Amino acid sequence: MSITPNSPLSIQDPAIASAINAEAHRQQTSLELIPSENFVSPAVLEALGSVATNKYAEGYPGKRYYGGCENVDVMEDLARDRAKAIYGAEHVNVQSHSGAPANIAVYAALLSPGDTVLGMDLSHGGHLTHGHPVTDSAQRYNFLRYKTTPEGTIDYDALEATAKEHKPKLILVGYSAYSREIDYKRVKEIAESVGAFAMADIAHIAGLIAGGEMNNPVPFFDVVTTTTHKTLRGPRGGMIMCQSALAKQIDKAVFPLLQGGPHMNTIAAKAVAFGEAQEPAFKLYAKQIKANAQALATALTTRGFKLAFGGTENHLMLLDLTSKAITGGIAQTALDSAGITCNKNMIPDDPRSPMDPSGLRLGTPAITTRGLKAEQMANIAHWIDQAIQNHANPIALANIKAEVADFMNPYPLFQK
Ligand code: DSN
Repeated sequence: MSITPNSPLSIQDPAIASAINAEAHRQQTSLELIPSENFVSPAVLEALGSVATNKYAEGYPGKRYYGGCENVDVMEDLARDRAKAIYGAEHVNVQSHSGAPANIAVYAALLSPGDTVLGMDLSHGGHLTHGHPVTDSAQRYNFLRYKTTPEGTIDYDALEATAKEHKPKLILVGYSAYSREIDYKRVKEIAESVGAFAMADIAHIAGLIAGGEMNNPVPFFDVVTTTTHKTLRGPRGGMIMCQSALAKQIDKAVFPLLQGGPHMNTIAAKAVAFGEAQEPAFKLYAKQIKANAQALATALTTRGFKLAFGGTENHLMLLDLTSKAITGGIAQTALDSAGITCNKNMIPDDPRSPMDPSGLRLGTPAITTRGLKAEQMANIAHWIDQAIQNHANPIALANIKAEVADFMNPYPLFQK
């Protein structure tokens, strides 16, 4: 068959089509427990793959540097208005390409080189972009660290003492591996007492906040960043919400300081996802994510697994594998062979390296989208336990993989 400009992907580019089909099969047949991943709806995918990708629209709705923006303006206005309504935000920027650029844009908007920022230690659940030494931000700003207590909650007293001593310009909460609720009111009070901006990165829990299942810092924090593709179940992308007083600074930092043309297909897909998050069904989804996480945590604890941070109050849990005589890296590889996808992760003050740390991070947003309920978490805990015990036995792992594929067969990637 000859290739025409309208050939289907499978004809025009069979190598890519085949890799996409293989990925769809992997997603369909495995248990997706990476807490930062999810499965978007067909409507989100349709917007993402739409002609909106063809359009340049540098600037903001009503103030663009290009003609022909009347339709993409509608998309961006809808995305902004829906996000404002969901979170009670005064101002929203939906152009950030993802979470890391959103955080960098906030730093660029609010800080000068050399300013001090107080953020969570990476091994206690913080994120690379919160000032890890390997990042560009760490070269520009002076990041100081707070940690969690031995009981597993944020050490607010140490946070306060460090803030009073060092007078940071910005205090940052919101995490990638921390499994407990956050006392935003206390953090805002500490920030106000030292004249710092209060910033939250809610990337992991944005969907739980949208569903009313976790505290919402947006109405009273200075600035809040998020990704749109984790619990919020939208396309891969970022977003910044802030008080009106900071709107101009934030918008200018995103464009033109750091980015060029916005990805209008992604912004259209964000608007679709935000519309879904406004539906009553999303509240049930958020509740089920938490119920599933609690059930999985209980089932794993019953099998002798230790949870960092003393348990979970959100969508994720961090297994401390030190008592299981296996590293996070070996466990992740074994679970992959068993059709269970998750990621190795540092535990607080981990003596091991990030490439082969002592922990494993698990979450329930994606399996909840697939339709799994709390009573099925015991099966998952059983397979995790079996795969870790049999990590050196390829036949046992292949058997689990076949059982997992059968188990997931009735749950389509796209909910009807
Ligand atoms: N990579 C994301 C996560 O897995 O938590 C954070 O950027």
